[in-house]
Amino acid sequence: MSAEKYLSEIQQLIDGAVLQYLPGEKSYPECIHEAMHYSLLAGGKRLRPSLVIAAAESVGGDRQTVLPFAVAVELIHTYTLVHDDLPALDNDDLRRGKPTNHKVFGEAIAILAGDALLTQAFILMTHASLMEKTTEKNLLKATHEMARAIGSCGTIGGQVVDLQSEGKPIDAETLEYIHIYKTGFLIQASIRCGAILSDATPERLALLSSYGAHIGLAFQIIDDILDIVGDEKKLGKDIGSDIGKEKATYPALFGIEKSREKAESLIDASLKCLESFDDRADPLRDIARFFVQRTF
Ligand code: GRG
Repeated sequence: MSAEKYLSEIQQLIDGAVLQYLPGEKSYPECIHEAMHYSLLAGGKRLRPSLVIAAAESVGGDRQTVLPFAVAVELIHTYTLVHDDLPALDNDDLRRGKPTNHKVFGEAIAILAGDALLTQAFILMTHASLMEKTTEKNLLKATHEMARAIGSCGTIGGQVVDLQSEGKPIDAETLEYIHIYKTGFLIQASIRCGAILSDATPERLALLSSYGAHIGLAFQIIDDILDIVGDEKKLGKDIGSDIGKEKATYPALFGIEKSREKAESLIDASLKCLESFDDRADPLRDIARFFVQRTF
């Protein structure tokens, strides 16, 4: 099955599960639930939940078992997008092809919707069905890892350095820090958590971690390139915003061609990490290739 077919299958699974695992859109107080539903159902690619599921399946796990955790990861990702788009951060008007959350619901509700998505994610990571179908130790380990990946020594740390670097010349080391922390950690943690919940051996987990580190960095490099040469309609957001905000990016430091070469070599390295895996890891292989070939 091609990566795009696999992703569209998981996209449908996640879209259905999101509705099942969120308070209803009309639950009181309606505006917060409408705002949560609005951003979650605006049509993301569902890459991170796909990675939770593909990693689980690569080590013999089961997609239904890890499904609440996979949905939780999408909630976390969506919270970062909602908050990142706020006037105090990137001040963006378009996301996933629609007006950003604060443009529709106002800034206060957008802040609270992001907070609520993050909180709901922890409710799902400790969902009763996960407690029944996985071991307590694995569930605690995965939840702890996810929390660590998105905290001030993870995603938020990366975002802070990104903010502080706007308009300033930065070196390659700082740029790599921003990309790994801001984007890579959530991608890598999605893979690790899918594997941990499926009782992966330490050897498999180490290989999957390394696969995740490579594709996580490659993903953000390609995102930087798409911000220059991408198609706004396909991407569902304005392009050129990195240049406008004088953001630290790979193309700004190394040029588009060298950046693409770097992303391609990271994908090659990620595929090497999977050499000892059987065909149950094919979706992970395909997703890695998709990361570097994507146009949206
Ligand atoms: C904690 C507020 C806060 C931010 C953390 C993740 C992040 C930093 C900010 C979000 C905006 C951004 C540019 C993130 C980089 C990662 C990225 C390229 C996100 C877009 O991911 P896709 O392409 O989006 O998977 P869809 O919409 O398909 O889910």
